[in-house]
Amino acid sequence: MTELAIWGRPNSINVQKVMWTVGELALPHQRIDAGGPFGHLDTAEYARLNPNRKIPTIVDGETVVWESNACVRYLAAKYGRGSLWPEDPGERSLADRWMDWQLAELQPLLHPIFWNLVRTPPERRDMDAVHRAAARIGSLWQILDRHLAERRFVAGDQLTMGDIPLGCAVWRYQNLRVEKPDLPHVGRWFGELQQRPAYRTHVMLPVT
Ligand SMILES: N[C@@H](CCC(=O)N[C@@H](CS)C(=O)NCC(=O)O)C(=O)O
Repeated sequence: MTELAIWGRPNSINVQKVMWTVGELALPHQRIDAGGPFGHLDTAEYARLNPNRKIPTIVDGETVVWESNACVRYLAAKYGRGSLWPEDPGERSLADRWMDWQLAELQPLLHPIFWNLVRTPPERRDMDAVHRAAARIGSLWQILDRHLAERRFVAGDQLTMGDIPLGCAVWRYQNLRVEKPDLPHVGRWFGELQQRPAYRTHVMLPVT
């Protein structure tokens, strides 16, 4: 197998999804720093891989994939059948829908909280936007909390690709100082994730 290449800096939530997947599947790989202080996204070489000039991008032999959740799905389908990639279409759709939910519903609220509190100097923070997003994201986490009241992981009793985007988001959320609702089932699931070596290595990093 040609070694898998992952482009992207390790503190990016979207790169973390891919790295955690690679870690769970124990895939030989090389990660190439790009984005943020490492730059490289504005080069012609990178634009040929990913016309969006964003991270992550993965290169697996002849196959190039971008969009973080698409990368996770590709790796799970190719290397994680029966584990990260549920074989049953119904079970797989459960994993799929929570991946889409993370990207479409949760991330647009997590982003302004993170960006203001972590990447913006205090005097330029839009705290109204932070408080608005924090109130709305709390209700979203409660939806996931009710879902996890009835199952150990997002798509059933074992870790699947459905846990990956949300598991990266929960680490970030828990590390941001905003008011949070009581989330007992999310808390129990988050505790389980923190026992996993690949999660510890690739996701439990300083939120910067
Ligand atoms: N929807 C895309 C978003 C990708 C994205 O916005 N990546 C950010 C990092 S999390 C990026 O490339 N930022 C520019 C940079 O790091 O220089 C995905 O899920 O892959």
